[in-house]
Amino acid sequence: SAAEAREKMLDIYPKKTLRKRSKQMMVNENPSTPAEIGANSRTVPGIITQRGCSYAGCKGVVIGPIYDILHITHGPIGCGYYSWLSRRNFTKIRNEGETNYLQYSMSTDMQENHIVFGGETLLKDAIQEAYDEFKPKAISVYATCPVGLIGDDIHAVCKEMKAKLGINIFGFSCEGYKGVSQSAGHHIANNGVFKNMIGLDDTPSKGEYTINILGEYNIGGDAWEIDRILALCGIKIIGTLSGGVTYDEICNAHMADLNVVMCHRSINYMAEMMETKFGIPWFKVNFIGLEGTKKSLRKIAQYFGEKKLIDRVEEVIAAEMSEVRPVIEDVKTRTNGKTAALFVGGSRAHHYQDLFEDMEMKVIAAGYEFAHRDDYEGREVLPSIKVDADSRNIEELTIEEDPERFNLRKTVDRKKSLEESGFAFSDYEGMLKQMKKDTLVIDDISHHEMEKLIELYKPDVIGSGVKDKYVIEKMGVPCKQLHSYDYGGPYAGFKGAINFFKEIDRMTSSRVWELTRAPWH
Ligand code: ICS
Repeated sequence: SAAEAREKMLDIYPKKTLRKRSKQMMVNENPSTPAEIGANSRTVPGIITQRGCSYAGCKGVVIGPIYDILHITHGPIGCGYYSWLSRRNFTKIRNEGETNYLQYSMSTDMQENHIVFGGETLLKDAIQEAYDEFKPKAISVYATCPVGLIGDDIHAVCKEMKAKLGINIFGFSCEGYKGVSQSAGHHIANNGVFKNMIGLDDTPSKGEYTINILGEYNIGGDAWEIDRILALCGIKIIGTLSGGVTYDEICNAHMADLNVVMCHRSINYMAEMMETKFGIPWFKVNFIGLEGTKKSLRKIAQYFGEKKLIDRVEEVIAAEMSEVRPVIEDVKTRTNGKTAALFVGGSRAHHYQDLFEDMEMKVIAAGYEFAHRDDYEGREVLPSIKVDADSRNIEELTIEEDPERFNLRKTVDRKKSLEESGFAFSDYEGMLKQMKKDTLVIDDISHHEMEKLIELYKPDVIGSGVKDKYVIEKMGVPCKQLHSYDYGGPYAGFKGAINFFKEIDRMTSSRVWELTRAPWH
């Protein structure tokens, strides 16, 4: 049973580690009223975690994908180099006259003497050099661990250079150690994007139904598939934060009539701040999985409430499904009843359960690396989450209504009547309610626990990341990277679902895994 498996995973730990890990491992006994899970706490030193750092969450995840900002990593070269497009956040120039800087990895390349004598001049020179060479619209600077430790004031440098060069230049104090994981970096990034970009351009949009997609980063081209579907429906995207997006689009995003949130973990702060300041309502969507995509499209149509749009969305769904149906019917004959485990990031461990459900596979265990309790248990637990010293470290912006630009996109009455018909605004129900009874939930899983899980359950496939992929495969279980998608994707929307079904079918039907012998056998 799951409870026994949990015991066996915990068995090996010394007392203090055991106490900590027990809180982060649970059996989902009551899916509709989930129990409390330990999350967003420090990883025990010595345990092999899959987490990343605060710099990764800020530069790598949230802001880095904006392709015509020139991003400069202030730090030793490794930080910039290893975060250079390995996430597979795709970009292409979409409009004439645009620039794409993402093929560059720019860094101040700090050396020992800068650590000793300070790196502010180095940063100043780097900004000047980058400006002379590229003349970008905006420059963004990211602090790495040593920068915070030696006390370089990157914000003063940015301010000085902004005044000197006359372009937008801003910095992020996203030193790797700023939080217990990349999640801290998301929050820092949200604050910075909100302060330095959102609201700078008040040009009204030309589209009829205008939305932003928050928390979609175009990994493997996902955002482009979502773009394609929404365009067919006649829904206009002002900004996708931050997949395949430009600086100008972000500066104009506050003009949209609705925010839909894909990845709740990385961007819920932005959704809340935009609602408070500009009156833009938000709700959660999921374009991963057939049912998820359909539900999300219908919800957007229902929000705008016009028959023309509602009908159009149904036509698009019908047309797309006629292409998907034969594929899923075929794939299901082989995937039905197979098992999967998912240990990914802060939202995909949940989102991808929809795709496995489409294939009639069973998700026997899942967990996030760095999500918070609300991503597991739902936003209703927010008031009861204790703010610890690590989270208190991160600035919480006080946002007020914009005196001129605040406007309710839906009148109070219309919003209320939507809510009464079961429409949830500003909500995320979390992962646990969707998971089956008595499945295992493991936060920030360790390699030891992963090995035990494989020993005990031998799932047909594990969705995870590059840090554990080869450990898993050496144990004879295929592993699909659900961060970078290996070399595949897109997996979002309808065409993405087809890609995913074929990929998982291929991986779980292959006999090669029975033939692998681990090197230690
Ligand atoms: Fe959100 Mo890897 Fe996203 Fe999520 Fe986030 Fe990261 Fe990636 Fe993963 C992410 S923003 S980089 S959906 S695109 S930090 S795959 S939480 S861990 S599951």
